[in-house]
Amino acid sequence: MPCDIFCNVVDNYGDIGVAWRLARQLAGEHEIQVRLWLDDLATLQRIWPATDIDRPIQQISGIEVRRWVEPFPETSPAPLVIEAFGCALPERYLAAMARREPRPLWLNLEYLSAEAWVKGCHGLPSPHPRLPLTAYFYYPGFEPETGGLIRETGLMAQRKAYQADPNQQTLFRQSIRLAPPPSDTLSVSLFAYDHPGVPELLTAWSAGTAKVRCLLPEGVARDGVARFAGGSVVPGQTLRRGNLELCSLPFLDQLAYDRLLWSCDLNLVRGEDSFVRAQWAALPLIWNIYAQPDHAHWPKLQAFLDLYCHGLSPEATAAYRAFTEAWNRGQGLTAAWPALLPHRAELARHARAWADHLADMPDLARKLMHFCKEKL
Ligand code: TRH
Repeated sequence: MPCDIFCNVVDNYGDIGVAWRLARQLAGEHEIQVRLWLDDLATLQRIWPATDIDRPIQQISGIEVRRWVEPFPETSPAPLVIEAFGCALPERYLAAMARREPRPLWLNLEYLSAEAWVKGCHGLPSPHPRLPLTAYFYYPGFEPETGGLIRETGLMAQRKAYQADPNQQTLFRQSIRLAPPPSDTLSVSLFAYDHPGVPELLTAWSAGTAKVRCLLPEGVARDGVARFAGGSVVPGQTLRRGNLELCSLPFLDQLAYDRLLWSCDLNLVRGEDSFVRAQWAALPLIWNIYAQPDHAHWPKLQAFLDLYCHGLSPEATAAYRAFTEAWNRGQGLTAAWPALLPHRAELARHARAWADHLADMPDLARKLMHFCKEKL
C-alpha cells in the first residue's frame, strides 16, 4: 500500500528522527511504498548521511524522499496519509484528499507521552472543519491502550548480540576512533539540551569519586560544555579533568547512535526518539525532556517517572527521581550525582526488566498497520 508521510522539522532532530524511523520500518517490514515529504533535507542528512540535500526527489533505503516545498505540487494522495506531529498538510494536498475516492486514511502521529489521558485519546477521530475528511489521532505510548513505541523487528536480539560480543563492540569503537573503555570507569553518553546543569554535572563528574568517561556527540550542549571546558571542544578531542575523561565524538548516524547507547553504563538522552532508543538499550537512562512554556512538560516527565520507577526500591526511586528532576531543572547535580551512584546495579537490572516488559507489547508500526486494517 502506498503511504505519504509529511514531516516539518520544527527544531533539532526528533521530528525527522521519528518520521524517518517509522518510514524505514513501514517500507522495510510492511511492504508499504513510502513517500516522505520533508521540508529540511539537511537535518535528515545529519542522522542519515546518504541523503543528498541538493536532490528534491530521491530514493533512500527504499523510501522516496521529496523536498516539501510551497506552493505544493499537484499530487495524487496515497491511500494512507501520516501527518507527523500536527505539521499541517498543504491545502492543495488536502483538497486532493477530499476529492479522492475512497478517501485516504489520515493519521495524525502525535508526540509520545506517558500521561494517562493518552489512553483515552488514542485513535479518536477529528473531522476537518470544512472538508469531508477525518484525521485520527495516533498516540505513541508505553501502555497497551496506546499506539505503542517504534521498535524494529529483531532490534532486541540485535542489541543483545552486540552487548554479548566484544568483537562487535571493538569494531564499533574503531569506527568512531574510540579507545577501549578503562575497566574501572563508567561510560556515559551525553545528549541533552544546552542547560546550566551541563557544566554542573561535568564538574561533579570531574570532582567525584567514580571515574567517568563521557561520550559526547558533536554539537551537543555546545555552550554548557564550552563553559566547563573553557572553550569549544572538537570531535576527536579528549579532555581530562580530575576523574572525568570527556571524549568528543562526531555526530553519529542513527544506526551508530544506537550502538553508542548499547555500549554505555548510563545514557543521558533527550526529546523523544533518543529517549525511546535508550529504553531499547536496556541500560539505565536519564531523560532530559523538551521544555515547554509554563512548565507543561513537568507533568509529562512525572508521568513517565511514575511508570518507569514501578518496581524499583524506594531508595533507588528517590535517588533516580531526584537526579532526573535536578537534570531537568538544570541545578542540584552536585548532590544528586553521588546520591545516584550507589543504586547503579539496581538501576541496571531494572532497565533490563523495563525493556523486556515494553518489548512484550506490539511495536508502533505493527499497531499502526492493524489500526489501518480496521479503518480501511
Ligand atoms: O533532537 P531532539 O531534541 O528532537 C526533538 C525536537 O526538538 C522536537 O521538536 C521535539 O518536539 C522533540 O525532540 C520532543 O531529540 P530526539 O527526539 O531524541 O531526536 C534526536 C535524533 O537524533 C534521534 O533520532 C537520534 C538521532 N541522533 C543521531 O542519529 N546521532 C547522534 O549522534 C545523536 C546524538 C542523535
